[in-house]
Amino acid sequence: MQLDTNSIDNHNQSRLNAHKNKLSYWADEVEKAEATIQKLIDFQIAIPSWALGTGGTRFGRFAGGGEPRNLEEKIADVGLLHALNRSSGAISLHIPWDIPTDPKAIQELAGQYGLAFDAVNSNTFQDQSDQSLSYKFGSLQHTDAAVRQQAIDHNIEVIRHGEALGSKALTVWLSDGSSFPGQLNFRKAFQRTLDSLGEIYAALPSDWKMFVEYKAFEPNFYSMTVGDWGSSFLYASKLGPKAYTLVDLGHHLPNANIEQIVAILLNEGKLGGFHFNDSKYGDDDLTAGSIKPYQLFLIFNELIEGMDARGMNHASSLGWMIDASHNVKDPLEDLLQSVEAIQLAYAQALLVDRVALEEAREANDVAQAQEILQDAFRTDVRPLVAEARLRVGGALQPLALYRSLNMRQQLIGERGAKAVATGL
Ligand code: LRH
Ligand code: MN
Ligand code: MN
Repeated sequence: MQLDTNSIDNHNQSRLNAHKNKLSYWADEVEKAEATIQKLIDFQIAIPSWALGTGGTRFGRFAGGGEPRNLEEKIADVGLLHALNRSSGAISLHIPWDIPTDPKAIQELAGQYGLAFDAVNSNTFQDQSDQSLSYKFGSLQHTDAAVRQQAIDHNIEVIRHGEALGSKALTVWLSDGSSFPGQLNFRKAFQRTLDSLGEIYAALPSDWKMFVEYKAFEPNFYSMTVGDWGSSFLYASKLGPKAYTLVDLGHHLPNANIEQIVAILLNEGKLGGFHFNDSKYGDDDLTAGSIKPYQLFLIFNELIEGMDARGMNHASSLGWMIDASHNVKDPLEDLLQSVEAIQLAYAQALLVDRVALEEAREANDVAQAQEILQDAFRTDVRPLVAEARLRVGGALQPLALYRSLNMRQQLIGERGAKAVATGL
């Protein structure tokens, strides 16, 4: 389904006056506003191909209808999001859930929507029907070399799929670990995983990155072989300069200081990118910024400080990806909300008075340092984010337009009420 530009123009026209009023607040700080708007325009967030259908829990799944039935329809959905917000210009594929059987045609289709392909994700946490050996006891860590080889071959195949589409990174997330004390020799599991990752690393094209995603728990609940940023950092350091750590916000033990983890990884040149989402308890995969927006802001605060110190381009040096799913919301509405929340956190963090903050820190003026951060966090930057969209042809209020055009009903009309997407 294509969104015609008239719908966007009409929507924007009817809201233009109210928008300009809100924007006039920035009249005294035009320079700051302009710099922020430009950075927002450049900032693109990749949509996961596995989050376009209604997510479920292990207790059930309540499909919402009109879900994309194949990769082509998933690309169309991301194209729709991008047409609405002009900030979702990339898609991240999970293989084998979304195999591009005709990569040329898929690339062409994505190009029509202005979409690029971000990191490709491998899957050695499930057994596929055509697979000869089981991952029940792990993949890259497995005691049986043949299972390890099967998982290595799969990852290399995923790289090849990505190459055909113009991806530049492979994300490896492993469910490997153990469920009970005594089950696993930790040292052997680490070494086998490192050796297996080394074989995958050797198959990376020269301009590719490998993202090693860590997770503290689930599906293994006693130990995870890539369980925290420390172990991911170790793997990435031992593998070489093309390997980085990927931070999924939901993959920490409760109350972990993620912004500090981000600062240290960035300083070591080993931060690869993000899977944005939010959580109250564990890997809840909720809408970004829906539970802890201040944490999201603090993460961006560290990102901007660290990236600027290292001369890194905000838009292109790291992988900015969402990894969320929801079982009670329309996935497209959920994703629009996530993108907006990420942009808001980014814009607020751009407003932090860094000179004053450093001064306060050097003087151990704790209250002042907090004031500076919270002043930026409490600033309403929604008009700046809307203005950024407006300037590049997006909608002032993407979610409102999506609703007023009855997009979900249209998708149900096209695809059927029982259309269910592949994924988790
Ligand atoms: C694991 C994870 C990982 C997978 C995705 C489906 O919890 O975050 O990124 O690839 O979920
Ligand atoms: Mn993830
Ligand atoms: Mn996860």
